[in-house]
Amino acid sequence: MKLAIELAKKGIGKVSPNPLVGAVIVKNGKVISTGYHEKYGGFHAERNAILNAKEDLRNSELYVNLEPCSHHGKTPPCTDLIISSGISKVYISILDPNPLVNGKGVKKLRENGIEVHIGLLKDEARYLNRVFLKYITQKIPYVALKVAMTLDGFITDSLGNSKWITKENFEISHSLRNFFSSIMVGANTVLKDNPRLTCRNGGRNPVRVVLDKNGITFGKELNIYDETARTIVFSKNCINKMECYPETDPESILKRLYSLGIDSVLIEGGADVLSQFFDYADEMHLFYSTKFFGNGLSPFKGVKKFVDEKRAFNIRKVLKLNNEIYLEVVRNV
Ligand code: AOF
Ligand code: ZN
Repeated sequence: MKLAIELAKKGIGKVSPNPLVGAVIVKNGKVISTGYHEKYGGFHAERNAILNAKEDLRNSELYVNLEPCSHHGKTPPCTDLIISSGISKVYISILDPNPLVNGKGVKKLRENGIEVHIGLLKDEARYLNRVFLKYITQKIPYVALKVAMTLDGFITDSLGNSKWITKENFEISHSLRNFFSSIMVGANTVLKDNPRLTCRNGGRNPVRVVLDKNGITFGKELNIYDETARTIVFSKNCINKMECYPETDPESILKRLYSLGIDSVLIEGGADVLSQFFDYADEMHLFYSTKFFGNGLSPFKGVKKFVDEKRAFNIRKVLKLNNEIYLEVVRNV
């Protein structure tokens, strides 16, 4: 199952809004075939593993990190292929919460005499597919925030200067841009930094989302309006020539993104946007330098209520990057 999860990760940036799924077939204690969901609309992991197999699959075991599907989607049901292949045991990490599947896959396999075990590496599997699990059940994108700040938690000093708070960690930052399907910033950040918001470590570009209520970026030569990636603007003053929607509050913005098939959003700032979306955050990527400002702008300046025991964050990862700290915190996973 560890191998299945590793294989599933190869689909990062390629399968959304579908889940990341890997499959491994074992016979007589040996791995005889593997497969993964390679791209959106493509074959599912199980189908690829079964098609890749060169041996007779009777009495073999299948390991897959998500319940095999039992519905006709863009591809026929994986359960049918598993049943006809002769595989006799299936190990699944987690059920597929997609209402079209959700237990029906397991039921179908069992009805056909296949032994099914559920729960192997379930925590890892749930974390891997945290975006899909939220998107499919809550009909709203998964929200991640990214902030670089001083050790005392400021993103600018008291004069508004923000240069060189942390050395941007290229690998982590750009892997995040490949992992999440969209990236959001506010109009002030766009004007101040003129960011490209593209993925430049070999992954694909996220959809760029700009919150520009008053249209202050319109008609300007800015990197976010170049041709390298799709850009969606939210504004009260939408103009032609751009993909623009009138929503301005976080809830309606997220709902609109969901309806556009966008399963996740990485929010990079500034403080107004981070504060507005704090309540919706499913995870945060926090970079701390060892600088102190004493005073300045907090990324969450506008948040009114911080303490909600039911929605506390759990620390997922802590890294020392030279003289800086990278912290990943997650909730609800
Ligand atoms: C699996 N293995 O590798 C994937 C699954 O439109 P389709 O046919 O691609 O179906 C998409 C749905 O199928 C998706 O929402 C999820 O419930 C399941 N995806 N299932 O067993 C896979 N990608
Ligand atoms: Zn399937």
